[in-house]
Amino acid sequence: MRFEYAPAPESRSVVTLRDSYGLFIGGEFVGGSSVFKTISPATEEVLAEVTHGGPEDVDRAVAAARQAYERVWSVMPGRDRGKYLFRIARLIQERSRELAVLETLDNGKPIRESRDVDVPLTAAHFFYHAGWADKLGYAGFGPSPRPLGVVGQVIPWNFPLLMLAWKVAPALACGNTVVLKPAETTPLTALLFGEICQQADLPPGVVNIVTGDGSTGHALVAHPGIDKVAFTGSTEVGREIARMCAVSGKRLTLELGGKAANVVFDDAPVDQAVEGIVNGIFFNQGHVCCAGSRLLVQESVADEVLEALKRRMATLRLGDPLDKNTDVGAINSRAQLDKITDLVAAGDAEGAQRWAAPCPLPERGFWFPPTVFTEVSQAHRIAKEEIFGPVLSVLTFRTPAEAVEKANNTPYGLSAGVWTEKGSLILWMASRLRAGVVWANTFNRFDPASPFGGYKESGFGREGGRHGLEAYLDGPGGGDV
Ligand code: TAP
Repeated sequence: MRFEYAPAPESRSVVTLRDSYGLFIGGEFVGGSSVFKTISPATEEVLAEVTHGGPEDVDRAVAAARQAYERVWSVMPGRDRGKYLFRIARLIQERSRELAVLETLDNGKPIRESRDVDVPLTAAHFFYHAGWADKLGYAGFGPSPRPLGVVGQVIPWNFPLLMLAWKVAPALACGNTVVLKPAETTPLTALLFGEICQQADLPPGVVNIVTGDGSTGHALVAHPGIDKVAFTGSTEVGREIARMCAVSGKRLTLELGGKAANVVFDDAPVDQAVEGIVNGIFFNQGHVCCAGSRLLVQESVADEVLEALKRRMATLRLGDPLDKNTDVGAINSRAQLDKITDLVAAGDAEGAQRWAAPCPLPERGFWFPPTVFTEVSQAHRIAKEEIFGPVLSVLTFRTPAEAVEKANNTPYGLSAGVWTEKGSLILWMASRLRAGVVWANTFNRFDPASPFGGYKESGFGREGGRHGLEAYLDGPGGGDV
């Protein structure tokens, strides 16, 4: 049975968009050398003009962060730093509707996800790290671990506000100050976060936000006044940053790409597993570093699982991201849409069988239907490369050993999922899968207390939990390279 849904649009009026935004430096919004436009990927309308930070702007931001570090933040008792972080967390909760609508406008993700996942997890990260600020001496890094100094942070566009929280909250809790560079296509929630810092009376210069493109990120990473670099993004750019940091002696953490296996055994409850597969690859249009983009299904149940999966995919609602009934929103940019389209064409050319959910695509904006490839071999590009879109590659296996071998046959190692009723099989698999996170009978679950990060080309260092603090402290065991 198919239900008809009436439109249920979230109101845009909770957000007041300015025509243009400056850089957030030293507690103030200031002008810069040039500007660029940020658009809504769902409609291609221009949302606002944003300042492009050049090397001289990065220099100003690093100077403001250094001053705030030396004069205020590093000498402030942890319990007082914690009070600021608690205040920021509460303001995020108070302004959650505004943040969710702005995130959806600028990124294209469904409001259901920004409202129920991105923003609540962002607040949770600030609450969690606020609690650590006065207890760092008990975290296992020595009695009085020291902060590192000024941290340069560069983040991608898939979870703009949440990635900001993963970076800023632990850095501040540990007594560091930050200069953050959001992605070019999604700067707006970071700038609203700047307003929240003002509202929280955070001392000027503790948080600085310099918007721009890759060249701005490069200038930040290269700046001699930075003590540590924290980067989330592609493996390609991560490699370049690792080379730059290696010769400068800067501390570094890298959170990079992934090509996770979601492994379904023949005793798994099919309906539950199908929900997990859908959440694993179609959540956030598949723009998820830990997305379950390779489905490994046991051969004896492959037909049954695929049939149930296609039935479920046919019910996914793609369209206006601000509609509360929407499951699949817009692809974040034309460049990303082109990348997805190219890799899907490579899948066709290499002989895999493509099936797409029958969703009508809106005329304007950037869209791609939820897609599944069968007849995929491990040598196909769609089985090896990160597509970062709503495209699933299906492979089969016969034995647990074959599942492990195929799951680990990737240069990445960020996450994996296992679906079975047998606890012993879950533990057997978890100890053999080379992935930073292994989910059992669930997928894409996040919690600020749980460390997240990768092996191999997925990067190094952990974010979240006690382990995540280590990357921002200079105590014994502190630091990560
Ligand atoms: P990238 O192209 O690597 O961009 C990430 C950030 O780095 C952006 O802010 C980008 O700026 C900036 N940047 C680009 N070139 C730079 C350079 N030479 N020096 C310094 N900064 C530079 O990645 P993306 O396409 O935005 O994001 C998708 C990738 O991120 C995927 O591979 C995904 O798996 C990964 N990711 C990983 C995680 C974790 S936790 N492991 C989480 C989310 C995403 P502009 O965008 O403004 O050009």
